[in-house]
Amino acid sequence: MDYASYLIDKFKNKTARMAVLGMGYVGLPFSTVFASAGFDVTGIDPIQSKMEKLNRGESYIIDVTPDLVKKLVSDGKLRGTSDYSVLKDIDAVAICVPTPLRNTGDPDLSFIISAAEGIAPYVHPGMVVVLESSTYPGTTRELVLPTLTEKSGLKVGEEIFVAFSPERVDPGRKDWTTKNTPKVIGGMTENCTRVSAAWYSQALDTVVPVSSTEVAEMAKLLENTFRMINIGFVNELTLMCDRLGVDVWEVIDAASTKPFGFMRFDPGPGLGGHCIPIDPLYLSWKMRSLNYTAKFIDLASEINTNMPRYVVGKVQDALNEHEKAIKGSKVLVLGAAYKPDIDDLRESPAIDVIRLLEQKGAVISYFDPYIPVIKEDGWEIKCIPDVMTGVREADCVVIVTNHKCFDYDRILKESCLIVDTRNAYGKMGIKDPKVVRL
Ligand code: SAJ
Repeated sequence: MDYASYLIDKFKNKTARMAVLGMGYVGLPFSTVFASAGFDVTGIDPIQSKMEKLNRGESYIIDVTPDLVKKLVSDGKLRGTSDYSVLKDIDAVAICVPTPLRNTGDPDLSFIISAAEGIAPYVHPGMVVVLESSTYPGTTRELVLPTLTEKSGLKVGEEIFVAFSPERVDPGRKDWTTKNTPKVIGGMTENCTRVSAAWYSQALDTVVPVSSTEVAEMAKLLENTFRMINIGFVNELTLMCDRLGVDVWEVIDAASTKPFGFMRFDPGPGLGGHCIPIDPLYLSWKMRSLNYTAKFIDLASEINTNMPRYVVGKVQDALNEHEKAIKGSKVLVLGAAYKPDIDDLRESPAIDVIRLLEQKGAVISYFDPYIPVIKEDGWEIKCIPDVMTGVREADCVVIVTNHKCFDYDRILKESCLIVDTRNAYGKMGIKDPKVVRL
């Protein structure tokens, strides 16, 4: 039987039944886009409470509206489960599981492995599996494919079709979404690319086929390593300008007037998120296994990781100018999420800034309307109830994440010293002697 044509026909007439493994910030938006396009979608996630929320028509991801989830669930187009056996009736599976780092800094591939192992007992002729999780070049070929075909004996490119397509979700972004962001996709064989591209093209505006899973895996790492290295460079520029006594923000504003050949990045308190600080380390790890040192990645990672310490140094100097020691001073950290206007704390540099300040004896507190509590390795700190009380009582306010919802005018008026790591006031055209910038 020509399973490739069989599947392509099912995608074109939307009778294919699909599943999404891993229903987080990638999987849930992905599911709703395909269900809205007319597909029957089953979300699979080991966290039952999330699946129960989904089945009640609730959204737990900031980028997906509850109304959309409610409509798709009530129309019977979308449902959630923690039971992998539903896969026996599924034609197409997208794997959208996390790819974090272990404490050692090495890739944690356990989620990809358990996803592939969860699918393996249910693979059948006429099935396509696409890995979406950011990972090192070779993962699909070396880890996912063998797990799916070893026991089943299915022939890749003839009976089962396997591809890689990097997710490009930018949490909180409204202009570029899962539906309209161009989607790169590369298969194990030409047929795998053709079948998986046919599937994705039914729901996504632009699908970009490439010749292999490695090209698709590496394209994603180029995208995110490009950002990580350039952020690392502009952070190093900040250290250089500090020693030169030059205002780095003015330098960047001036360079940004160049209409070509330059792309602006801003210094900050460090690199947070689920992708930018992590994906490049998957590449450097893979290259070490091939006896190659990815120098740019290692250097940028070192600089970015050190930025929280640099911020604490700035706070120490600023308090010193006010004849106050950091020890015993009340310091309020404003904003804990890893970037503005979202509720995601992953890899947030705010955690390092808070813990370093605490270690230096500061009486530390934080306020972030999106983050009620911060917990890490048994350590915990709760968000203070009222931001302006915190501001008034603080010897120093540190803006780590410049959420739009903050009342910057009042904070400026009622504080005595501000360390602004995001140039929030500079971007509003406000210069004030009590505001210290990176
Ligand atoms: N950051 C800086 N300076 C900058 C830009 C960012 O310090 O000039 C910091 C941010 O504060 C944040 C971290 O870097 O802590 C990551 O920022 P980000 O804007 O890359 O945010 P992410 O990781 O949520 O989103 C990224 C996507 N971002 C953009 O394209 C703007 C993109 O790299 C990927 O689509 C996505 O993650 C992903 O999934 O890879």
